[in-house]
Amino acid sequence: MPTTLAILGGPPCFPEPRHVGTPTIPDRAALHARIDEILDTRRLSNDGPFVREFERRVAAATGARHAVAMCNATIAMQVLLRALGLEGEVVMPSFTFIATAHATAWEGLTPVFVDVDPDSHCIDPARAAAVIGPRTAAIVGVHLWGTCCDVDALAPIAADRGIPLVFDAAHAFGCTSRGRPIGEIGDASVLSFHATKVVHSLEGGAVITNDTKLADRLRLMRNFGFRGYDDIACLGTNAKLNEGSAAVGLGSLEQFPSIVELNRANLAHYRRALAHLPGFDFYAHEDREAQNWHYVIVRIDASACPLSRDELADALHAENILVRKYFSPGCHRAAPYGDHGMRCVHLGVTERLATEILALPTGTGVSPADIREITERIVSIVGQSDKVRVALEARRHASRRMAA
Ligand code: T4K
Repeated sequence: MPTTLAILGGPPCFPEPRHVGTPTIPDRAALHARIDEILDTRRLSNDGPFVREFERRVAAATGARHAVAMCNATIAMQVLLRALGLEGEVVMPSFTFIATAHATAWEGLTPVFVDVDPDSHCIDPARAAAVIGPRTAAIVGVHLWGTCCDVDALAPIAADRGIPLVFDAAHAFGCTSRGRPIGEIGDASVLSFHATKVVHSLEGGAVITNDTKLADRLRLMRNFGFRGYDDIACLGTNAKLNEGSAAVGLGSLEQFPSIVELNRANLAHYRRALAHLPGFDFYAHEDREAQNWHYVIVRIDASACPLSRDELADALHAENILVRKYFSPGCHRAAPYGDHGMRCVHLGVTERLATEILALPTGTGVSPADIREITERIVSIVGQSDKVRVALEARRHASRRMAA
């Protein structure tokens, strides 16, 4: 007797939600020892020993000469754009987390959104080249889902115009581009150590770069511009990472190799169970590159799948399986950009991906048994698509009536 789907009146698959971004908990004993040291020494912030050690290890892991730790990736991107002294327009993909655009706009720069490549989901270099104009100050590529942008195509575009090429590498810790670690490419890259990321420090971020002058400037700017006691060198802000976060980050770095293996196994499990479903098109990570496999991404092709991405997501949410529609809408359609008539060319791929992409729960927050249940529910939902669609329509109708 098959279980009744939640959308058809049965109990949800899980009593507690299963999320896409459940944080990994670092080894508690090691963390407690580090926290004790922080408390014993009373060194809680301001470029303390754990932040320095975290920076050293992040630089080594990413192949960069310098890692400048900050309180999160959004602020790190702001400080980086400020340190580069940019004015005018910044070319970036629309298909990214809104933080990439917001950090740019917050610094008084104008994001110019361009389309992405349909396979990699990263910025399309030809589209980027097409919008470069006299006001273009930089190109910001986003290494989405851990896949690096086409650096070989982007670098000459930036070089010809004499502008920096920087990367939002929030998803790409531990990843490579044609065998090169992310710290070796571009002028600088921004990492996120948010709780939901593959390596995290509760909240946190960093700029990695091989440019020593830029790193020095970033260090000044993240600490109010202080060069020494009562000696202010430049405009600055407070973008520092604290010692407690760095202690968590160090523990998280130690777990990274085992999490990568777990993520890879989770993805293989999802693929085995779902790849045969009509219209289920798994994102193809490049296997020859180092990957962290942190996102399980499926494109739901509505012309082949009996349910649309949104219908599937709604039916899964009813089961307490909180799949995510990353990133919908594209930044160019989100406030405040959508209503500004901003300079952007046709973004057909972004529009399509924004209606088709689904991120599935993975990481240490879901067990193999959870993934088995999740995939069985997905198969069952797709198999009963007619009934599911009718139930979803009835639910929408009821909520419209309630709202009226
Ligand atoms: N660039 C890119 C390309 C990014 O993806 C991001 C962040 C950034 C820049 C900016 O980095 P930061 O400034 O944040 O360092 C989440 C994350 O908050 C965000 O960091 C991340 N990207 C984005 C892709 O995902 P939401 O709004 O989806 O997060 P939220 O709060 O819904 O968390 C996901 C799920 O994880 C929750 O439903 C429950 C679970 N969770 C989350 C947290 C924070 C927990 O179980 N415990 C927790 O502590 O944005």
